[in-house]
Amino acid sequence: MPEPATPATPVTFPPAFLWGAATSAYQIEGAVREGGRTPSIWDTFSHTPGKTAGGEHGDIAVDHYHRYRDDVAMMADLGLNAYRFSISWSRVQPTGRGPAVQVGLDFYRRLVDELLDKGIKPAVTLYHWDLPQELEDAGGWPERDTAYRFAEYAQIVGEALGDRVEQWITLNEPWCSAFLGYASGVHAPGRTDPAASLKAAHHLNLAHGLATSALRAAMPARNSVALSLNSSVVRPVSQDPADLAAARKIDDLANGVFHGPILHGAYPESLFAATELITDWSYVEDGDLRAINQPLDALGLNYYTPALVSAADNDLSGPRADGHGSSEFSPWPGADDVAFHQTPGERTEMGWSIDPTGLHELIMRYTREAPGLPLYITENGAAYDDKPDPDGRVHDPERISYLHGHLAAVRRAVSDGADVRGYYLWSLMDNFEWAYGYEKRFGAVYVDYATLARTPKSSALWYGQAARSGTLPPVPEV
Ligand code: IFM
Repeated sequence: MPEPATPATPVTFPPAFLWGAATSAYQIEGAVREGGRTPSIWDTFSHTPGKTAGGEHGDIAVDHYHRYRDDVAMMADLGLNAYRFSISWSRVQPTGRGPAVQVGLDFYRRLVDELLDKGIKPAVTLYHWDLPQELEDAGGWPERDTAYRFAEYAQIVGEALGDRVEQWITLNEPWCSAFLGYASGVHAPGRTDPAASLKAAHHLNLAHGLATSALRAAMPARNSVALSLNSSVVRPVSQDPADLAAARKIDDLANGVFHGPILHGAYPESLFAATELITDWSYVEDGDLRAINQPLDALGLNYYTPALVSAADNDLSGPRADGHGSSEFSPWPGADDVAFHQTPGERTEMGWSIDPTGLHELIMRYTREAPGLPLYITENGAAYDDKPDPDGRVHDPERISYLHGHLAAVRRAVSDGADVRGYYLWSLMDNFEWAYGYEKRFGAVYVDYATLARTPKSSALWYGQAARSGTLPPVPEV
């Protein structure tokens, strides 16, 4: 059922609900050569000709490294009570192994202290796609040792910040790391090897499990450990058995490959069948599934748009409509017999259809699959072609409408019995949108890339009002 644009009764959230915004290190920090930081795979990739729109990179990004105090003050002024950010591994452990660099850890200590001082609850993501380049040179995520290196890094950060940060997320969207990074190559490190991508997925799962244990050993027991999945809502175009089988296959490759071992301690048998011509999964060693299947304190869900699929006849000549960039190589190993279709409805600047019912569906799915596990929407938002008015203000009523629809879907899920404890808007401010460079603006705050001045868009003010009151304000006419 579509969410009504203007609900008859006010949409009010529980008092303890977290109203946050999210960012990630490479997308906002800049300062890539300061404090002993060394290149990550995204520095290398974005400086490789042809990999990002206009050859853009995160060297300066939005200079958050130097402006973090103002950015935190801006969040406080808006009324947010939570902030999710990621740590740059290359900043705290430049070679991806060995001792930490104190300057790097100190930056995050100062950021966290600033947040706490302003009453904003920090949520730390350990890995948002920026592997130290030295680890990629040693084989990257397809290499088992990377999982052990990640656990060591988790321990370092847990020991440094565990006294002041309660909410921890090991990995952000491991699907993107594995399949956009190693299969379609539209993300760093830009490899196009389906077998390597499945191996990467397993080692990301192992990394999550080992890091969860390392964090628990390094931190006070009160802290919460989770991970953020961009679980796809996969819909078949029809109830035809072939289309249903196509949807199941994509569900395995998008979701089961991660939540299977993480939540249930096993990969789906159907995933092995779908990928048998590509890999034999012999790298799944005895004890791995136990190590991966650690009890979690919460689960983070990132949602943007659903996927619509059908059976295909191996005809990949047309453009793929899965919304994950353009590459002649598929990010779906073993699924050449599946076609992706444009989902109906209005679209954002990313070309992603706007469908809040998918968010409700996703939340209810995990409410059933992981009963008792608190859920957080760790990312949700939209890119629009925002421009300042002559008076310097930035009006983005489409984003307000998007946020209203999705927040109302979250509230409906809570009424339906889901334990959703918070929502992090993607993103606090415009930033480096990976292969799209700075072309796509996801921010609630506008960034003028010439001056780096920040201007809250009308959506930021609307969202701040929601955060302060706990009730969604009306949606202005577009
Ligand atoms: O910008 C990204 C973010 O880094 C991860 N999730 C999706 C966002 C929008 O594409």
